[in-house]
Amino acid sequence: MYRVGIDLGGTNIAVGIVDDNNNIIARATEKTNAPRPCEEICESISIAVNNALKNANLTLDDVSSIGAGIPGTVNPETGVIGFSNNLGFSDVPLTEILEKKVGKKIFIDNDANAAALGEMIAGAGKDAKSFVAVTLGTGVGGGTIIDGKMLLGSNFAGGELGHTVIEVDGAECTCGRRGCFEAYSSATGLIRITKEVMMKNNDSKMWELVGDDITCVSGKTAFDAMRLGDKAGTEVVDIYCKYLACGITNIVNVFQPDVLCIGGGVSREGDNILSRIVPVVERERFSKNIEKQTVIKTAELGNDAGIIGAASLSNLY
Ligand code: BMX
Ligand code: ZN
Repeated sequence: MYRVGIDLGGTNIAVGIVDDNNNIIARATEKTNAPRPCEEICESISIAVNNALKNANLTLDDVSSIGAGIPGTVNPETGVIGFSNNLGFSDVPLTEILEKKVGKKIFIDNDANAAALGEMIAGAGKDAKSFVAVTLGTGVGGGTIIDGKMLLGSNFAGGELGHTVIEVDGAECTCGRRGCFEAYSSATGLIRITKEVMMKNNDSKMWELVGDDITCVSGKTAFDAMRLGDKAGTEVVDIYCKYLACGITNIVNVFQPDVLCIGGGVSREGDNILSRIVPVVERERFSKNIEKQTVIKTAELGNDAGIIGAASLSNLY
């Protein structure tokens, strides 16, 4: 049998048909175009599910379960999204709406929890008993699995690692707080830092890379400039990684997991990130003079982690 995994991101809806070996055999994507009413976003998800099934030459009857990773505070029992800062959802019965559109039972959880489950089943966390996944995307997501159990908190709003403050009175976060890990270490935070440094460096290669149009800055701009030897680009990467290292060290100190994996779009920079954050974590973590330490890795499944984990949510609940 096959399973369907849905990864609802701040920017894209990605759907995959997953086989028994956790391989994605067909896919489809739609734009999230947030903020939009839940009803409309569910319509786009449903279109993507149908297209993915078509691409696999399958129908709903060939599918044993469907799961969706949704950003925000997700109650897997009631199917209600309490608060979704980046999508603009507030108290919406997403499962009910989506099940009507798709025509089958749907299991849901937070998107980063699904990504953590995916990496634990088939990627960077395969041999770990306790495992944390941090996703660097539109936001900073956190999925924490301790001794095989997903950390959900008493009200399913637990494990939001992106909304721990790393700079008091710092940059505004979409959650209403200031200085959140997410405000600095998401791709959105990276873009903000890039623009700030560009404004102070008229001669930076970053300007050429974006065709002199600051609205074209992406999460790659500073890294690309750094590769071209640009000083301001390197400065952005250093500032970004300083905050990232701080957030990661906090997580290591709280959970001391076997493995901490960094996923999401920015993690594609691999060693450019790891080489800057791992030495800081090693210097600053609380677990000194202990042989066993958290292994920090970049994600192995890339953006597929969310799909593969979502497809396995039916086993979790
Ligand atoms: C935000 C929050 C988290 C989510 C994280 C990563 C919303 C919409 N999202 O902190 O629940 O896990 O972003 O989301 O409230 P992504 O869109 O970057 O994948
Ligand atoms: Zn926040």
